[in-house]
Formats: sequence, structure tokens, C-alpha cells
Amino acid sequence: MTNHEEMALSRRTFVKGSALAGLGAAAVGTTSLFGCAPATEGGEDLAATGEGAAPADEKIVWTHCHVNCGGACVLQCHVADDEITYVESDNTGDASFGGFQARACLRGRSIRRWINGADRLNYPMRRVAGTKRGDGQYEQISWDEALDTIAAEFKRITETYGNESVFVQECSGVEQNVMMNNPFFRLFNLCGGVVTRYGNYSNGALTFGAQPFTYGGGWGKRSYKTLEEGELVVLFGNAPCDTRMAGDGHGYDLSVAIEQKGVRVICIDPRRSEIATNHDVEWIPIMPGTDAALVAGIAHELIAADLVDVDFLHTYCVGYDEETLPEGAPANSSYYAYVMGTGYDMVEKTPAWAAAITKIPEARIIQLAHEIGEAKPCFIVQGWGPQRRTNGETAARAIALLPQLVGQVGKPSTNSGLREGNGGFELPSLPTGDNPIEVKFPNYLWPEAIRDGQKLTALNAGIQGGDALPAPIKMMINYGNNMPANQNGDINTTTDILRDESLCEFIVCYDVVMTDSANYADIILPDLTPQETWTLSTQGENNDSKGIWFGQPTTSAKFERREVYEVCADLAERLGVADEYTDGGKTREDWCRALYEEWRAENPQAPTWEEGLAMGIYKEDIEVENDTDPFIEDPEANPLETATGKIQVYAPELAEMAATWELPEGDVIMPIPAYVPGFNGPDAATEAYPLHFTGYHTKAHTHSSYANNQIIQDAHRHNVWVNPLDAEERGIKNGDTVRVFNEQGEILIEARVTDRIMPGVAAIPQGSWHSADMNGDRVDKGGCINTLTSRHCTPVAKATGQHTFIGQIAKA
Ligand SMILES: Nc1nc2c(c(=O)[nH]1)N[C@H]1C(S)=C(S)[C@@H](COP(=O)(O)OP(=O)(O)OC[C@H]3O[C@@H](n4cnc5c(=O)[nH]c(N)nc54)[C@H](O)[C@@H]3O)O[C@H]1N2
Ligand SMILES: Nc1nc2c(c(=O)[nH]1)N[C@H]1C(S)=C(S)[C@@H](COP(=O)(O)OP(=O)(O)OC[C@H]3O[C@@H](n4cnc5c(=O)[nH]c(N)nc54)[C@H](O)[C@@H]3O)O[C@H]1N2
Ligand code: SF4
Ligand SMILES: [Mo]
Repeated sequence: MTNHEEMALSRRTFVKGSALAGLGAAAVGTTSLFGCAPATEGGEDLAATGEGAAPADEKIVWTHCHVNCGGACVLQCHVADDEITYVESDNTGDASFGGFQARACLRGRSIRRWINGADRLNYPMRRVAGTKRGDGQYEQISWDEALDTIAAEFKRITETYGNESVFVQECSGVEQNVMMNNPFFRLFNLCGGVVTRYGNYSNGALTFGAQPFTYGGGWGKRSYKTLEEGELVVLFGNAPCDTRMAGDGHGYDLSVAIEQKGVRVICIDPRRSEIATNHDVEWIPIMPGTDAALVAGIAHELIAADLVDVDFLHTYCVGYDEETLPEGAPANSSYYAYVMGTGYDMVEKTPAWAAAITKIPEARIIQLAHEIGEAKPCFIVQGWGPQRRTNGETAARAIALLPQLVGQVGKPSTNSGLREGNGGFELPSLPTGDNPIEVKFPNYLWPEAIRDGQKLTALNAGIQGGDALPAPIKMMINYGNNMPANQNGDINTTTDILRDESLCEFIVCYDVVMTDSANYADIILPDLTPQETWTLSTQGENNDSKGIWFGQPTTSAKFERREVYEVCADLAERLGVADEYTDGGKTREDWCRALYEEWRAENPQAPTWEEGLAMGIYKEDIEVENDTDPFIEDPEANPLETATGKIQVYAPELAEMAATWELPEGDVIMPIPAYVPGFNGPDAATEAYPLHFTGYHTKAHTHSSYANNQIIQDAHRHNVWVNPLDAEERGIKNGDTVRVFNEQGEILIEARVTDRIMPGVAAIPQGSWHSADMNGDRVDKGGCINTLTSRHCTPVAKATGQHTFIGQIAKA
């Protein structure tokens, strides 16, 4: 339920609305239970930032943006009459190369429009009896009734099906809020535990399916702050000016390196991202899902031109050639054999072979091989786009192989071909205690864990800590995530599963806004945002920078909104574990103080909690680490955490999985990073669905968060990118409304006809709010990409392959 028009409220009308709210005068009914923003008065509107003269009683309250964009930017909220009047960001310190300011992007600066928006949840609600999940009929209840119901359902379900049937979703919506490690875990771990997930939507294939078998973890990563004058940077599916937008983020630092250090950047991506548009950066369009083919073609040319660092590969790696294959590997299973045509498929991976698959001209592949082979140092880095595809693991491992081939990893100013590195402070989180239940499932498969339960096994679904899932999911807590009807793959299938109340018997949604996912809950709880309570964050997942932000409540809690730690304390009371849960009566503020002081015991130079609160933010200079890695200095004395202790071009663990796992048709696990197309991959287009798609993360929102701010959406519109050639064939003009459809479903969306996307491929940003009549035609007028994505996951980590799908576009 989005009400975009109502979002553009002026300060004057807003204050009036909240004064009413303060009197507790909100009408109660099934449609007026959320939203505190009256409609715009007289079309008047003010900019998202800064407005008018400051009232006399104004104060500044420091807090930070909390969403999952990798940032965690500083917000200085100007507050008067118990309302945020406008928002500034970090304007302290030095923003030049080496220094940093954690400046918020336009999303963070507009946060009061989210906090005060029409979609805001105000009261606990329950699904109206007799209606189905998805019908969207809710009625207000008291907190007591809501919490009594949740506690009673938890008891009933754990007694009937066991604690293994309770699942708490990931809470990426409140990611940058390090003190409050989802308190539901702390609560339920005191009550017998819950089934847990492994992996994540962000980098599941890379982190769980690729890097453990290559480097034994996230080894060899460095930040852009280590770049040398004029150095070559090659970005694979990494769009730092779209996805690392914080003032101390990778986008800013790479931009500064381009401008101030003359760094040369090549960007390999099916779409021309912001960094390749706004800077002197070369864009090489690539057919999505084919990075491993490009790497093989480059490897062929490196071999032909004698540019391979064979000494490096022989000293530090296993499996590049036959002589370094690990024990037990069959003959001709090395990467060299694969490239030269004596490997498993007996095809030589010439640049011409790669050109046909990647759609990059042969001459450009040859030139790229020379550029990479001759650049010392060279910084090769992938984003998470290539691995968010159905062949994600092999793509991620192939990109990581490139620096190995030229010996540009583990040395100063290089990168391991994984994502770029971060440095900074790390704070402890709210302790969750021990979970007595060891079984875990890959997080992408939660709908299947509801539907198929015990049918999910170690060999067919990557279940860990047991041979199979011991029980289906019967109770689900959705705190701070918008998975059910927005962010998870294949909304139509997922919501069918959720509508069947004989499967998952009880669902709680605990959010700040009325999302479409909330419509699948039995109970909805209204949260405070971190800006309305005590919070604490580090600099976030940014470049090398060090900061701590001390967040205080900007205003009092409005309506009946309540924050999660104390709500879980009330549940703990009902479940008989209150004293253990609160550790003898600690409040959220007490925990923030205690955890901060625990950290300060190791960092005595930092301010005390009270001093920190008075300062709002605390920053330290960082010394960027750029030494040769100990493994490179002495590989025998400092082995990597792989099975062989070396960098694994050939991974014996993957060979073992390939031999024993039950894979769906089309899925392949390879011990070397060979090119395989994957499910619905580059060879899968059909007459009915001739276009390949890619998703991406957009500037206009962080997933679905901020996507209901119409001012920002107007500035950066939600649309499907279509190449002029594909548009012409379909009679589509820029700005037309089009249907995008495939076997999963159909959306309506605006077309953007642009040569920023290669022919044959279309791109849709993820995160737009799903909006469909689910009892009717199910056509999604919100243009949410996950109406079109599939449930097919990656072969190794069983992670999301949501960037891969095929479909068709037609004029609406
Ligand atoms: N503004 C903004 N910032 C965000 C987020 C957001 O929603 N909005 N989300 C945050 C989160 S949680 C995450 S996980 C990260 C996501 O960060 P990423 O996963 O790195 O972002 P994506 O946009 O999915 O992918 C990066 C690029 O890869 C390209 N790409 C897709 N498929 C392929 C392929 O097969 N090969 C190649 N070479 N390129 C490909 C896409 O076109 C895109 O430009 O961003 C974070 N930052
Ligand atoms: N097709 C496709 N799908 C994708 C992706 C993709 O690239 N393509 N990317 C995936 C990735 S990488 C990720 S990380 C996920 C992210 O997906 P989600 O985890 O769902 O992330 P968000 O939509 O940002 O936020 C989740 C919810 O948290 C709520 N929220 C925000 N602040 C608060 C708060 O203070 N308290 C509470 N209780 N709730 C709050 C928001 O309103 C929102 O409903 O999406 C995944 N989905
Ligand atoms: S959305 Fe990300 S970049 Fe923007 S202000 Fe928030 S944390 Fe910073
Ligand atoms: Mo993510």
C-alpha cells in the first residue's frame, strides 16, 4: 500500500498533523491505522534538505542512517517542537583523499519524509478474522493483545512442531545499527532456540560458494585508498557510485582517485553505471553471466603472449596447470588444460570463442589481456552483480582468478579480484546467547523450507548441521525485512506459499511502514526508527575510515510505536525469561552504553559514552594497510585457510561436491572456474522470451527503503532500461509504459530507451514497491523486479540467482 501523492508534505501541514497525533486523536479503522501525514496543502513543498529560519528552541540531535547500503552516514537532525525540522549531515573534518566525511546521500538527507510519511505504521494490528493473508484487512489491537498472541503462538508451535519450526528472517532494513543484533535471537535462544539460515542475499554465492574454496575467505582485499598514481583498476559488475554512495564510501574514494591520482578505470558491466557515465572511465558491455568466458579468453591471450606469471602460480596456487593439480585430481582437469582445449570439454578458449559468448569484440579481449598483463600493480575488483546469477560461484571464482594469472594479489596496491576491502572500527553487538539448534538452511530457500520442510537435505539443498531439515517452518518473524512480497525471488510463488495457512501457521511483521509484505502477516507491529531511539554505529562498510556515531532519540515516540529491544523484553516476561533477557533489567540505552564501554576498554583513546553523546560523532585517522601479505612473504609459514593451504585454482572440495550432490538439471559445479551458462543463462533466450535481464541496485532507494519518497523517485525514475535497437523493434519510445513479462509474472513499468544498456539485455532496478491485485490479475503496477525473478538458486551456496531471468517487453 503506497500513497505516494501524500508523501509531499510541507512542514506546516506536517506539524499540524503531528499535533493531532500528539492528542491521540487518530481515527481507528482498517484503512487509517498507518500514516501521520495529511495531504499536501496548496501544493506547497520544500526541498528535502534545509528550509527557512531556525525556530528559537531548535536543537541539533546527532544520529545516523541505518539502512543496508553499506553506508551509515551521519545525520544531524535539527529538532524543534519535538519534530525533525531539517537534516544536515557530516560537515566535520577533512574530505580530501585520506580524510573523510560520512556525508549522507539524498536518501538519508530526506529521512524525515520517511519518518513522517503516510505509510508509517502507528499501532499494533491483527489480520481481520475471515480474511486471507494478502487481502490487506487489518484491525487495531493493543500491545498486550499482540504480545499475548505472539507468546502463545510461540509456545503452541514449539510444543507441537519443535523449536526447529521457528524462523527469524534476516533484518537488513536495520543493518547499520550495530548494537541491536536482532533481539528476537536473544529472546528465542533463551527459550530453546530457533532454526537459522546461512548465507545472505548480498553476496551469498561469493562468500559461501566461491571465496572459501579459492582463498579460504575474503583474503587479499584492499581499499581504493591504496591505489597508486595512474594505476589500472578493472571493475567487474561493480558500480560504486550507485551502490557505495556514502560520503566515506567506495564511490567517493574511487572518484577522487580518478580525479586526483589519474587512476585508469575499466568497467565491465552489461549496463553503463554511474561511475562509467560521470567520470573518464571506459565501459565494456558484457553479456550478463559470461564473465568466466571472458576470463578464459583473456587467459588464452595471456598464455599466447607469455604474460602469465607462472612463477606466482607455481609458488602460491594449485591447479593452474597439470603439475600443480592437487592429489586425486584427474588428468587434464587443470585450468590450463581447460583453456588450451585439452580439458573436460576439449574446446580451446580463444578470444574469438569468448567474443561469441560475451559479445565483447575479439580485438578488445586481446587488448584487455595485454592491458591487464602489463599493468603492475593492477587492481581487479568485482561487485556482487556477477555472483547474483544462477552461475554465480563460477563467475566469482573466475574473476578472482584473473589477478592470480598475472601475480597481482597479496601485494601492495593490488586486490584479490574479490570485492574491495574495508577497514575501520568494529563494535560488539547485543549478545544473542547460544542457540541449541545447530541445523541451518541457505537463506534463499526459506519459502521452500516452509513448503517442503524435511524434503530439504544436505545433498539437495545444502542443509548444514544435519542430513535434512528437521521440521518445516511454521512460525516466522519478519523484523526489518521486506522479503515476503518484495525482495525475495518470485513473489507470486512465494505469496502462494504464504497464503496457505496450513503451511506457515503464524507470521509476524515488525516494520516501520505498511509494506506489501506486511499484508501476509497475522500480526503487524509498529517499530520506531533508529533515529527515534538510542543507537550506535560505526563508519559502516565503507572504505578505510574510522568513526563512531552516537545516536539519541530525535523526538519522543509517536502514536503507539515501540522499539524492538523493549518489545522483546515484554515477550520475555510472558515466556518466563525476562531477567535473563534483560540481564537484570538493562534498557536499550543501558546496552548501548555497556557495549560501547566494553569496546572502549580496548580503545581507551576514545571518549566515554557521556562524552560521545555530547560530541555526537567521533573519528580517528586511519593508517591504510598496504604491505605485502604474510602468505606471499612465506607461503609455507603462513598458509591460507583452504583445503590445500594455497590459492586454489582447482578446489578439491568443489570436485567432491560435484560428485556427490544432487543438482537440478542445468546446474553444474566445477572444481575450476570454467564458464557454465547456468539456469536461464546466456543461451536460454526463447522466441517467447528473447531478452536477457539484469537487476541492479539503484540510487533512488536502498532496496525498498526510501522507495516511497516520491521526490527522490521523481529525480531518479523507476524504469526498465532498453537499448534503442530493442525498443525500435517493439515500437517502444522513451517514457512509454510497457509490460515486462515471463513465466513468473508481469509488471507495468516506464521504458527508458538508452544506449547505456547493451542490445538484447534489459535492466530493472530492484526494490520498487510491489503493488498488484493478488486476488485478480496479479499484474504488478509497482514494477517490482521480483514479480519476474525465479526461485532457482546457485549450485554451491544455494544463494540467490535473482539477477538472471529471461522475458519479453511490449508496449502496454
Ligand atoms: N543506492 C543503493 N546502494 C546500495 C543498495 C541499494 O539498494 N541502493 N543495496 C546495498 C546492498 S544490500 C548490496 S548487497 C549492494 C549491492 O551491490 P552489487 O551487488 O555490487 O550491486 P548490483 O547493482 O546488484 O550489481 C553491480 C553491477 O553488476 C552488474 N552486473 C549484473 N550482472 C552482471 C554480470 O553477469 N557480469 C557483470 N560483469 N556485471 C553484472 C549490474 O549491472 C550492476 O551495475 O549495494 C548496496 N548499496
Ligand atoms: N531481484 C532482486 N532482488 C533482490 C536483490 C537484487 O539485487 N535483485 N537484492 C537483494 C539484497 S542484496 C538484499 S540485501 C535484500 C534486501 O531486502 P530487505 O532486507 O527486505 O531490505 P529493505 O527493503 O531495505 O528493508 C527491509 C524492511 O525493513 C524496514 N525497515 C527500515 N527501517 C526499519 C526500522 O527501523 N525498523 C524496522 N522494524 N523495520 C525497518 C523497511 O521498511 C523494509 O520494509 O534484497 C534482495 N532482493
Ligand atoms: S542511504 Fe546509504 S549512502 Fe545514503 S545516507 Fe543512508 S547510509 Fe548514507
Ligand atoms: Mo544486500
